[in-house]
Amino acid sequence: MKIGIVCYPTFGGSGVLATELGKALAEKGHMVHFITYQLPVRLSGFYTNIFYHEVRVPHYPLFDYPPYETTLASTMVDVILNNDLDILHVHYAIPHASAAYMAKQILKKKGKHIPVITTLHGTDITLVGKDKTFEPVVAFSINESDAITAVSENLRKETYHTFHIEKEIDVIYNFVDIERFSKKPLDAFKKVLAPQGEKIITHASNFRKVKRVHDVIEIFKSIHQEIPSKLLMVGDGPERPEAEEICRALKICDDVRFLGKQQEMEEILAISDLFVLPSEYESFGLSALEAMAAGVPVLSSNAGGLPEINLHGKTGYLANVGAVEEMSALAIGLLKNEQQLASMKEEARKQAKRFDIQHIIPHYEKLYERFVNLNL
Ligand code: GMT
Repeated sequence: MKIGIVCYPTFGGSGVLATELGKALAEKGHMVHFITYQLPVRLSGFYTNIFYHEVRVPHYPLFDYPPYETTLASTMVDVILNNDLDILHVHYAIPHASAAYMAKQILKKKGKHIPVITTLHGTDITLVGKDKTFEPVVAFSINESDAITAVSENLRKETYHTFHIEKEIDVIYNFVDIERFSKKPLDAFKKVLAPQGEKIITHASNFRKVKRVHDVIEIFKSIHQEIPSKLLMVGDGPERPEAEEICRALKICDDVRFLGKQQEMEEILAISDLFVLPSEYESFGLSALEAMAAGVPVLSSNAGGLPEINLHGKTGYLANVGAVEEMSALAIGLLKNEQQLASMKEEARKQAKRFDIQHIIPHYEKLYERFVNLNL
């Protein structure tokens, strides 16, 4: 199949997922065309079956707001026609689903039918999408997609609850490449970050408010009081200055490392003992799944789709959003009990295997085939 993929090319989960999906489809022999404003972060290197088309927004003095959606729709039309694509798969509703609708209408006039699949990732529904300034367009363009998928059962329910959706939403869970995350810990790396063999606690996110990074630091402060430990903060975003400020106020700066955006997450996870994700909401929590794939138990909130991935008392722990004391106590109990820690590591990996890329990709292929065959 010739598949167009539209996504955000950044470190966010939706972009990572879309890029990994494209790479896996290309490996299976499909021709994959990425249409984005910049090379996706997980797409470095050269792949025989992958093509990259950049969306260029012209700068013109009249535009206070560059019309990205218009240029995106035009690029979609151009790429679909010139490469005779079979299907277009857009990740994240805003503005990808509405641009896809526009492209589809233009192509129809030109005699080309292109089925559009929209995958909802979370914030496009639960935070941004339901804002009145977006809602009518988001609801319309989701409904106009030929198929809609959500990355968890929770997101599926949230979408029905938030919008008037007339179509069936299929749940296709996010996935992880287990092999990639099966790295042996690099002793030298561990020595640099935890020279005295301290326990390593890790958090990774885009440091937005929804991630509650202040909770991560408070939880770590409690752990640190009882157990020699280091905190690795991976990623970057608007809450980082405040997070650093809290570390200074709590006088734990020497044991907290802000590593910024990192490509080699598997190396960091390989040396981690616990992954902390206390988010206000997560439709899925791809970073938690990646941690589990590396055999790292997860301490998370029970918000959104997290309980579908992290199993309380088995692969890690879940607690209510903001229950910092409870989360701290659970973490301390676990880190003090080597036997339980080892068993949770094992269970985390086992659970992650259920979401292995090899199991999930065929679901997308089957979905595409439903529409591409119709088209023949
Ligand atoms: O979490 C973010 O801020 C990034 C966001 C995105 O759109 O990239 O992540 C969402 O999609 C990921 C991939 O499906 C999910 O794993 C995240 O849980 C989801 N984030 C939220 O729902 C807050």
